[in-house]
Amino acid sequence: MAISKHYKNLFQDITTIEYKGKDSKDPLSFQYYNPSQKVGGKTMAEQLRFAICYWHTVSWAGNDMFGLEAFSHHWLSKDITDVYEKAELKADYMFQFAQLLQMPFYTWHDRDVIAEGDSLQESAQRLVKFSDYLLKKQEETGIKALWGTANAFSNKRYMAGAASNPDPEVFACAASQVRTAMEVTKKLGGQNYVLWGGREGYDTLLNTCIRQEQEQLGRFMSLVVEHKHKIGFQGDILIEPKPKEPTKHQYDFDVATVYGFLKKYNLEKEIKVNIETNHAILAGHTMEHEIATASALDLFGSIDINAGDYLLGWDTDQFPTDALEMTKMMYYILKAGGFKNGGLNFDAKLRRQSCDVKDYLYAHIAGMDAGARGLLAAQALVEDKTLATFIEQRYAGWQSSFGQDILQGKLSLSDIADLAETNNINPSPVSGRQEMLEGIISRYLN
Ligand code: XLS
Ligand code: NI
Ligand code: NI
Repeated sequence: MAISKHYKNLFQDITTIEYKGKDSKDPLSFQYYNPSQKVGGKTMAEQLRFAICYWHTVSWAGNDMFGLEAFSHHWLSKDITDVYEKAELKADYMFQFAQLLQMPFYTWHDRDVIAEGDSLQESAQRLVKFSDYLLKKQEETGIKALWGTANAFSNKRYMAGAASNPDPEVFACAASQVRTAMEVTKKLGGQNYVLWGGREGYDTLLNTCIRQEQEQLGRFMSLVVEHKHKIGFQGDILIEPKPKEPTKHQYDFDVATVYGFLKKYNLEKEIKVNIETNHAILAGHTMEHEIATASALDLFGSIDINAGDYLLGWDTDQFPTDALEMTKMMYYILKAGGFKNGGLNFDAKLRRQSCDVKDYLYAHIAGMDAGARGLLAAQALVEDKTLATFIEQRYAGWQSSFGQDILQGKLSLSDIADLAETNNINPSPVSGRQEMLEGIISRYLN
């Protein structure tokens, strides 16, 4: 078995988190997430495709902008100095968390998996070499890689962006990281490759040429797509929109902005989106707006699930525990046909005061239960066609020959205007029934 010599079991008294039903009082059990339960023709596990993330779970030590490291978990131990030993220990706990939580997938950045070396080449070699260990862990546990990505924002060389940097040599550094991360994702059977342009934007317009930077980003994405085909990676390439933070303005602002960008560079058939709840909120949207927009534009890929704080203007990455929010989100995911390669990745971190290892379990259990509860309600909404029927009736006029003639371009603006005037059209207002519909959704929560 692949196990680090530094490993010790921190979960002596805890075994796999099991489904115990709605009335369970055991906080280390699921009330709703029952992986093998069938919902809409698939199991819950297949519908939700939960993933645990490396960066918040085993890489983050509880520091924030004002406070130092608050966590002293064994895997963060500074006594272990060998990079490979450190990486093995982190991986052991990462996989143990996933196993305890019955989580089928995990996600990673290159720099989460193993520390960066002194040169680009050394960093790349480390990741490639260490991925054998991840592969062994995957084979032993059955846990799979939902996606991999490159961290092209932490190193100071990226302070003015990666692909959008004024210096083409920085672009080249990002190319090195992305090439390796893509190839390792393929080796690990990853189902998607994600690009989050953390610093692809600007801090001040005064030193920035937007046209130039967009051209660079367009080129970078085209190169990524070319490389995907060259190495025969079968998964999806996903861009993760975010409007700001750490930059003042990020080019991948929201789903609609990403669509415009992809169209301009003829990439809309090649790249989809990984949508994050907290990013949607920062962009002034709801999560369901972003999912429904992606679905309408045929861009829906995967989800980074978390919750933001409506009073704070940054990415607080909290665990999502609001089942009503989850219901709306799951409804639009189901309407989009459900996940293909994507899934629900917990891009969520504990609060700094949650400093016990058990807190990782409580947090994910709460999030997974909210997701499962949302899925159950959303599936019932889909099956009852409550919203669908209402919407169908609301737009029924467009199915008439008049509506169809307009849409099919058979009438000019003057033709339509003349028809309206000669027939003295005066349509009466129709209720949008917002409050009734909002009430109906809550009734589906059990
Ligand atoms: C940061 C992003 C990041 C991506 C992966 O806000 O959410 O965590 O998901 O680079
Ligand atoms: Ni994210
Ligand atoms: Ni985020």
